[in-house]
Amino acid sequence: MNDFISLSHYSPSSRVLEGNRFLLGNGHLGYRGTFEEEGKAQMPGLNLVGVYDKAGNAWRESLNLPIPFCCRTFFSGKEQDCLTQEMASHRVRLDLEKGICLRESLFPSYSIRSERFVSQAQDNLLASSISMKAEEEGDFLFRFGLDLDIFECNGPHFPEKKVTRYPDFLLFEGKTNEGKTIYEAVSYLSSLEAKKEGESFFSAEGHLKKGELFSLQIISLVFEEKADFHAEIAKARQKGFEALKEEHVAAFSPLYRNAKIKLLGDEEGQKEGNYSIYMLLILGDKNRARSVPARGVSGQTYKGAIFWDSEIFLLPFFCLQEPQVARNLLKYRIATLEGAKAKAKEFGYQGAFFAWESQDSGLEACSKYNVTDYKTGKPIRTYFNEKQIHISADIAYAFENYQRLTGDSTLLEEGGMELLSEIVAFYRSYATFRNGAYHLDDVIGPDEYHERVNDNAFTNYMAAHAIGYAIEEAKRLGGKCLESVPGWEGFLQKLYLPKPNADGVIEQFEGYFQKEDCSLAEVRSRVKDPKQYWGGKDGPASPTQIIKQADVVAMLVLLGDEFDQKVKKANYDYYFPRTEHGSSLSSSMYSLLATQIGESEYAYSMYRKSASIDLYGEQKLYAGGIYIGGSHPASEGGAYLCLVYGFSGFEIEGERFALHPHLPRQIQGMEYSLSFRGKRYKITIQGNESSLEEVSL
Ligand code: IFM
Repeated sequence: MNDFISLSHYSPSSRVLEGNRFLLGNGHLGYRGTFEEEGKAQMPGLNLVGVYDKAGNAWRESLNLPIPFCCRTFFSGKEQDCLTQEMASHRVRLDLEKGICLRESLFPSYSIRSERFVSQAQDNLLASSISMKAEEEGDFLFRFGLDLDIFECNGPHFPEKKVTRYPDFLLFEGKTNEGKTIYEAVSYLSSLEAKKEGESFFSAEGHLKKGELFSLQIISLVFEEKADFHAEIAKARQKGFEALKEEHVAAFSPLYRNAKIKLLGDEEGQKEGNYSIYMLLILGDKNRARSVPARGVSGQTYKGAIFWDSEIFLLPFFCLQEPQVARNLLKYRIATLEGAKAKAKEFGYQGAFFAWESQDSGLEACSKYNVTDYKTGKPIRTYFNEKQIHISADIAYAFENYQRLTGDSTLLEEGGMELLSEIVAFYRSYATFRNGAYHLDDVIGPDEYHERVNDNAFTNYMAAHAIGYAIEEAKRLGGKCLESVPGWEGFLQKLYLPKPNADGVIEQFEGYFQKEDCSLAEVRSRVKDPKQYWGGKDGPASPTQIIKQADVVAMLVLLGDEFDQKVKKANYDYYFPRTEHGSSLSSSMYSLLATQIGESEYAYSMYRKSASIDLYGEQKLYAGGIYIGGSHPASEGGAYLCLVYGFSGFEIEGERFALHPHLPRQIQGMEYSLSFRGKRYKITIQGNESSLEEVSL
């Protein structure tokens, strides 16, 4: 029922958001939901994940490649397209189960139908089939080819590029500013002889009687290295569009069918949940030790970099649905350990200080000036890169979570234990000893508005947890790390952990309670421009207790076993009205805690907010003057957590898992399946009752 999303009108002002909404991808490549005749203004994008380039002094970012599905259509000498909006009807449909995007537009003299996918069977391949059906008799013309006029946030990334025409395909070779060559081979299949037009375009013309069809198939292959392009294209052409599509569907559909969730009595919540699941499944790279950028495969926003979003918000989904992808997410951190060590050294610390915005080598991609002044456009100094030290602990947390969910401990022997010990070394060298305890001073917690604070509760507790885990694993594994354990234990015992006050509230950081305690509405009223940055030195939220996103609340969710109900409720009640939810990472954490303390109305509404952000939710497109649009994987991953950990009450208990359902009144029952420690289970929940059945993998 709910396994597609659709659109039945063309709205020029929503095209950028719809580009995210109708996104296709396979973890390696992403293709935005723009139409064949659209151009740069609509932000088309074929995004290549995990390869980065720096153009001049601009931010280093992932690559957008030339657009292979570009096609303009003419009938009786006149161009007809969605931009001129002479359409009698226009429908777009994203099939979530198949990972196929379909477009049908009816113009005055013909209709256009296109169908496209980014293959889950062969992750360097994408294909499209475009057909024209005449509504009256006339001559038609197709102009199609590879659009080299790429939309980029901080380009251009291909100062050297060439296109070679071979009989069966075009080969784009683009050399980046950093000297890496990317190849894109594009082959066009049609019944008509195509004429060359310019460097990378063709035209095909003919005559159609009323009701007749002309169609064009496009197959595109992307390579990070030189390959036998002729043979690869020949193989794909021989299979043809339909067979390639079948292979893709055969690879994708089982993933979606296994992962999807049934919410009895709640069609809307189910639709949003399953859309979130689709958006997560198009992000997993099964073949490389790479992770998921904060904006997934939707483009270059946030430099295509990896944040804590992957470890905290996405990893559990992949552990439960595609453990191989979860493993790759963590292998990426092991592979970038040297970068994290180099960053620690650069700032004068020991061990591994992971990049706040991490790219291929793990070096810091986050600039010192991450936002701009809304009035002057001048960069504002921010400290995310130097001070968001919780990232290292978040990564350690993810290693533990992976191990508990999948039962796979081998990563620790493959570099994971070294990573943990470098993380402990980092916190030890960062800490300051005063008044009989170690303090983590001058940091930024998840709430990025309040910079350079001391003893952020989230950071200290997460660091303590990471150290505890490292000690446990060092003892289990024995070997060299064992020698370090007494030192780690001594440090842990003296690491300062802010305790709840008499009301049960944990102060977010030292001095937070002394900040102006005003309402969110009050801070909003002080904002002078929608693009003004709320945080940092001069931001309107900075002198107040208004926070950007879940901070103490996120800590209470992640380390739930360490706190009782009274503390959870006190903190939820305190921080909820003080949170802007200015980050899409916030709502899911509030939903999860709300479920635990029985605030099920809030839990449900925060779930819906988190699950629907790319479907029809409100999105911030600018933060302090910087474009931050794109899809929101962490919000979708968070929505999945709300369903599984929140409503169905999934909990690991020793070697097993248990379910303690807390369904909100809107949901009468749930059905879904998950993988846990190498086995697959089908879960059914009715009211407060749950049952599980082992099913074949
Ligand atoms: O990681 C987040 C951060 O917590 C808030 N700003 C955006 C980042 C990327 O999603």
